Amino acid sequence: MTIRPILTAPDPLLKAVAADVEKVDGEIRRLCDDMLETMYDADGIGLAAVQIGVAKRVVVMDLDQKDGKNKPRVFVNPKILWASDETASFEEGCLSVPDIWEEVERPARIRAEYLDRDGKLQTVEADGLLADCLQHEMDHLNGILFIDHLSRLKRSIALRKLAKAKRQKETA
Ligand code: GNR
Ligand code: NI
Repeated sequence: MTIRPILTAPDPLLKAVAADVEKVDGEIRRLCDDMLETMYDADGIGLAAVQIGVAKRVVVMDLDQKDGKNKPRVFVNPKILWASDETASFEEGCLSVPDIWEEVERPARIRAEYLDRDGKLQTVEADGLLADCLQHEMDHLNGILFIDHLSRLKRSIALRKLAKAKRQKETA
């Protein structure tokens, strides 16, 4: 397993629309393993393949890392089948937009289908953090970042903060 570098905004690769996976084979499983290791190393709860520059519809997630027991999840070609009219607001962060946290409003509950690590079609009913995180990750697959849901002013402040942090890292 390999920890891969995580792309950060405004990297144009983060705007790419990812392609469906044709077959969940050994190469995809290896990609999932690299993504999980990269996600754990970066202390994230989710990661989309586009964030490591791979434009494929693959997402990994682990919302239950606290108690020392990892519960890795893999979602290939995830698709929303239904979303509630009711919305919920979560404070979101993103490994591709480091150190910026903002409230984002999204449907509170969703039903989605996806292929698991064995290529089997699954459906999931999600609410709470799982629903929020799944929508955040599915956005990545369509080239959308959580800051794209903010007002133009908040987004430009976030991007400016990010650019400044990058400059400071370069000159440190
Ligand atoms: O680590 C992450 N935390 C998080 C918190 C609230 C809502 C979404 C997320 S996902 C983020 C990791 C990431 O950037 N995934 O794409
Ligand atoms: Ni993200």
